[in-house]
Amino acid sequence: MSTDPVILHHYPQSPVTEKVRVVLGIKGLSWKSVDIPRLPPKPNLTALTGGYRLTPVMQIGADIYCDTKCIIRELQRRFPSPTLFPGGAEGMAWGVGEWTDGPLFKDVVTVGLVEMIPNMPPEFLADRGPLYFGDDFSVEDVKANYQHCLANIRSQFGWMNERLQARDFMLGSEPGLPDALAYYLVWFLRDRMNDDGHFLSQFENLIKWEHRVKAIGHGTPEALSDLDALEIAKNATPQKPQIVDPDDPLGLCIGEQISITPVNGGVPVQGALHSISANHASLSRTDNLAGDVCVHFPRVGYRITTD
Ligand SMILES: N[C@@H](CCC(=O)N[C@@H](CS)C(=O)NCC(=O)O)C(=O)O
Repeated sequence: MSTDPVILHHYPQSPVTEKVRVVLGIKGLSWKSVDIPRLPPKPNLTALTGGYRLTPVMQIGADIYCDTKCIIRELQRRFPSPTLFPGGAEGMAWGVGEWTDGPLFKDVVTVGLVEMIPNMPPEFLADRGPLYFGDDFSVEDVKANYQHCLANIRSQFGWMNERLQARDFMLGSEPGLPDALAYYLVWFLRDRMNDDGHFLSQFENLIKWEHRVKAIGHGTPEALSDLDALEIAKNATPQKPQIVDPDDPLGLCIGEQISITPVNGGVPVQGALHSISANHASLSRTDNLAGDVCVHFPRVGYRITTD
């Protein structure tokens, strides 16, 4: 296995990255931290990804992992102990992510955005509005939805609070993936809501759990420049083996030219199919700055097309 370091490309305010930082903490890993811009263009990031711009991205040598689903799955594969699935919680824990990253995230981001609007630079709003709410985004519509979303969050955080009545962490006495999936949303609201913690104060068990998860920390990060990260990619060779999947419903062949695009919109990443399974698709591409890289994506949330 490669001895290249785990490199996370992110910025401190990113809630979605907080999910991965907690996973790095659960696993007690040392890692390199590359600060990326909060707004495009991000040329030294997209040189690695082939156009994918979202945060975070993980790099290990010349292997580039896009989306937290893909990042966390790879961290669990490379560093299986301690597991993210105490008690054998594998499959269902990923399903929980489709709730927390899907409808619950949408409610939380609505509330968070409305709370931030008074202090938000216009260029940030012009980027994040359409990114999260579609091209027909309007401030008025999002503001009109605020109370509705807060009521939804109250129900859903209430479920988490109930779950934590009899246990220290979501799965029992040890932290696991569902803790990271839930924690980043609480972390986001705690930071963005301007109410001195009033809304969250109704969830007593959740608050005690929040302190426990916070105490886990983020492992041991060390700063790295984006240029050094590119150099690491350029000097490395992709490690992930080619995996063929004859049962894949899309019937794709290794080496075929493909595009992978987030279903919520974004730039298609193009390259030659390198590896595919029910949970991942990887493509090979060559970049002037990054050299030969292999870019990995999850399947759910991404559409693969042949070019
Ligand atoms: N499905 C993606 C979502 C990532 C996401 O939306 N990240 C936010 C940051 S918290 C983002 O990319 N915002 C725009 C940006 O950073 O350019 C994942 O799980 O990684």
